[in-house]
Amino acid sequence: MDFFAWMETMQRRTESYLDRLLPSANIAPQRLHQAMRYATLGGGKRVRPLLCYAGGELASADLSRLDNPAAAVELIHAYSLVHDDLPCMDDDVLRRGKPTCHVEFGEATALLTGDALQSLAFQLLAEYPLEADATRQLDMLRLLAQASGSRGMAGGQAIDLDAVGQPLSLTELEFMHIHKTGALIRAAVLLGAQCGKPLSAPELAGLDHYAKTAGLLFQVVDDILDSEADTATLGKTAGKDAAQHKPTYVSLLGLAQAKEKAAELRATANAALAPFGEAAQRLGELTDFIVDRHF
Ligand code: GRG
Repeated sequence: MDFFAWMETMQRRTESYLDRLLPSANIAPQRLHQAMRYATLGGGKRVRPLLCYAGGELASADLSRLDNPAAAVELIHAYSLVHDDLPCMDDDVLRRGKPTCHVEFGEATALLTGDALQSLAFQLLAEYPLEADATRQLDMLRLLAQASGSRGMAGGQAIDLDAVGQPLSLTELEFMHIHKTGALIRAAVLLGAQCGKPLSAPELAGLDHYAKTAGLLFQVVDDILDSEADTATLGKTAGKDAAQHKPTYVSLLGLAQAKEKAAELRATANAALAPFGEAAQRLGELTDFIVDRHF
């Protein structure tokens, strides 16, 4: 199957899995369930689930075993977007081409929506059908908790909020992005791989190197798109980083050098995948998609 056909198939699989597992909007509390579905369904590139499925493919995991971790990383991502858009954080009104969750449902419901999506993610991992390997399942829960907590995404967001209007060095910017965006992307790849045959220590180290690099690469490209693309294409407010005086790769390095940085990271990511040969084909294709995307 060619890459774009595979991507569409897995995006549809993710959408229908999320649709089935999210509580129906008819079940009480209806408004909260409606908001959870609004924030999660019908939008987004599903990059994190795709990385999870591709990480699983590398380790020859059964597709059915990947659905729970793939959905769990997307739920954490959806929660982070809902909270990030709140007036107390990034204060945005447009997400995935529609009004943000708090604009549609109010701030209190949006806050609860993020909370409930996060809880559901961990519930899914706890329900993960790895009957024969409880230790691995606990490792997966710990991995997702670390990636989304204060030493991961939430910590990166805290640094981001503190950094508005502050000059950051490139090292500090990188530290922030590795946590805010990179940690969950890394977890997506590794959770997928955890569902398959055990990898050797060097293989695991190589995959981890790939996953960390891909996470940073995603953010460098996000910074470039924020400065180059328009709001309609992005489905979220373009040019916000500059308007808010946020440090980014583009503001620190300039556009041309930010693009060079992305090219360097793409090469590093591909080199980390090379030892896996054909098993890493989808991850390699996804790396290209992360760089070449327009939104
Ligand atoms: C509130 C705890 C807490 C964390 C928020 C990750 C994050 C932390 C906020 C998101 C802010 C943001 C826009 C970061 C830039 C990178 C990023 C995550 C972009 C959006 O991800 P995509 O492009 O979005 O994968 P789609 O809509 O395609 O899923």
